[in-house]
Amino acid sequence: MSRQEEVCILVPTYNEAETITAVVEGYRERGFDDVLVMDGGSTDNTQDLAAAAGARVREQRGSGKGQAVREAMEYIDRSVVLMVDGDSTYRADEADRMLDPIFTGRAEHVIGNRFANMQSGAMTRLNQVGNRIINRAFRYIHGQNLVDILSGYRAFTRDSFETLSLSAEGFGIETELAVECVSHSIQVEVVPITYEPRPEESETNLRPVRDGGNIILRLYQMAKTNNPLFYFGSVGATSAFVGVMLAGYVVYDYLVSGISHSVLALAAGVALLFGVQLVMFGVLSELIVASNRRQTQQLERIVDRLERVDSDESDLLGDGTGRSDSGAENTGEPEGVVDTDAADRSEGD
Ligand SMILES: Nc1nc2c(ncn2[C@@H]2O[C@H](COP(=O)(O)OP(=O)(O)OP(=O)(O)O)[C@@H](O)[C@H]2O)c(=O)[nH]1
Ligand SMILES: [Mg+2]
Repeated sequence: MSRQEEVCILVPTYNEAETITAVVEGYRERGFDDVLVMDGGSTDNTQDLAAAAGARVREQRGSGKGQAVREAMEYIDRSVVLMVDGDSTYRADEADRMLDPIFTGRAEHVIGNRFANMQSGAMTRLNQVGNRIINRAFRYIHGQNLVDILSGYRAFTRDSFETLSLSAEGFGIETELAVECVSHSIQVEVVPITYEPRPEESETNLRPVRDGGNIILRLYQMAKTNNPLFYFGSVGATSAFVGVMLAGYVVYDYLVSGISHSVLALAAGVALLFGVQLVMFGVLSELIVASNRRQTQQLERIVDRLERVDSDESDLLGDGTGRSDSGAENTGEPEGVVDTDAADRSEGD
């Protein structure tokens, strides 16, 4: 089976009539026969153009890119998904580069790093600054440097996607993918890609300030399970800091001017106690999360081992019993990964 036959190209779209034909054709010409356009109810003729170019077109029930990506999984039966925007800002000739880490077994989720080769005009200054802040915040809160977490060019295995708990409706989906990959210890690889400007006639769906704010809020909310010490500790430390400042002022005014502020002193005490308790709560939550993570990893290792035993048994019983029909779904994928890997490495490099 060729690599292309194992991949579904997923294109979420909303009013991308200017570019969708080129995007779909770009992948079809490279042998990707399954292109799924998941449309958010475009009011231009995106859907007709996509179908004419050879894509399967489905209209999402809910709204937003995130919702579209989650719904799309109902229509995908291939083992690998290459997700790309419909605005022609990513290049079809870099698909192999995105897919290599998956087919060589190095990663289950791949992020295309747009900053590696950003063409002029591809991203506004405001968006560049926003992206940088968000990537730093991600690295700080979630402890892994994924370089460009908001990139829309992603490759992932369907299996790894199904282990993630995703709920973002709109542009928070990329953030959620990154956070969930970290919390489920999914192997992620970042590969350099080119980021092209949107063609002039095509319009962005992104509202930088509102969407950027939502993404940062989402990053913080998701720290609750990934980094509870930060989640509770940041609020606790702020409250304790306010308490200390207030207490300092109360003491200073009493010593210097002889004025006592009983209400302020009470507020300082409450803020300090609240802050310290929250920090303690953060430390305890961190311990619980760490132990939970360890148990989950152990369970995953056990499941892996059981699957391997299962597949070995099928191999022993299989030849000549028609196992390949029924067993292929469960056991075919890893074998395919290894085979394609060997073939591609000799071609690609
Ligand atoms: N299905 C679906 N797709 C959407 C929706 N909103 C945006 N998209 C698509 O998601 C992809 C990314 O959206 P863009 O507007 O390009 O966002 P962006 O890449 O962050 O912003 P730009 O820098 O302006 O390109 C595009 O293919 C959009 O058409 C939606 O509500 N539903
Ligand atoms: Mg775009």
